[in-house]
Amino acid sequence: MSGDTDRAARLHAYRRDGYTRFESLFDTATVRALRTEMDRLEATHEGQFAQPRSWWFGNVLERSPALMWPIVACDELVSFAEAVFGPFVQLDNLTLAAFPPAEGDTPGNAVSGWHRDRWSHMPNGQYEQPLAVNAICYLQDLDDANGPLRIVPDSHVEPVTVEPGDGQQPLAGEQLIYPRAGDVVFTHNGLLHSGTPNRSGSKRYFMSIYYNHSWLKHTDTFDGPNCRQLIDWARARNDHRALRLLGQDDHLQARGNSGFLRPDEERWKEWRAADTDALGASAAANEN
Ligand SMILES: O=C(O)CCC(=O)C(=O)O
Repeated sequence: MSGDTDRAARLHAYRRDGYTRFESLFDTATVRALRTEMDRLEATHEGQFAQPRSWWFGNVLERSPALMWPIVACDELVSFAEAVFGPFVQLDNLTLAAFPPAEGDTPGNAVSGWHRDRWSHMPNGQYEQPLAVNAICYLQDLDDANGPLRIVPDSHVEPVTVEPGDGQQPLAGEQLIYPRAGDVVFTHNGLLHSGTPNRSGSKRYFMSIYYNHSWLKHTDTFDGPNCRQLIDWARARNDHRALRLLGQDDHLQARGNSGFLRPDEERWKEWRAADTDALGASAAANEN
């Protein structure tokens, strides 16, 4: 199968199921480095979490740019996000989290907490392009002890509701997913999902690379010195994809007010080609 056929089949499955899984996207060394980084952040903030149920660190690109930029800019992820909602892919937030073993009183069938993700809405029975997508990566193999990812297939299309008080109960039709360390589960932000409380003796680590549409605001800040340096580097290369990831969409007005007279995918293809040409022209100019 060619790369294009592969991508089309994946996109078809993603639209139908509300998620797709990329196997072994990040190698063992990268996963190990991410766990070390999570432990470092936790140690640096020791004492700031009174008896934590979980640790969450946002703005991780600014905190550790050398480790994190190749992850945020991962071509496979960004290209797939572009296939889902066009060449408008911005980093909304990059988050590292770890869940210590759950306390003894957690019921055996508990769910961590059902939710749809940021910038979503209650679906209306039709597939709609998401405004954001979540690339979730676990930093160990998931199993029944450390807790699978739970999803409700189709809930990005169907208006499945969860009554107040039921957020930690198993849902009819839920599926349990057991990604391996370094796999990425790439979700539609309308997909109902939850983690499962960690009953292993070790921490349960995860990372979320959350991309949203570049016409929206972003949750992480890109005005720290490390992100500003990345923006300067991207601007010097005329790299519009990298700039958009960092909250700088130079084509915001032209492409956001394009008239919308032809199929989106046709325009997206043209805009992607224009971005590639701009990068190539800048590289050629630098060589001369
Ligand atoms: O803990 C998990 O497995 C799920 C994390 C999650 O719900 C999320 O990233 O939105």
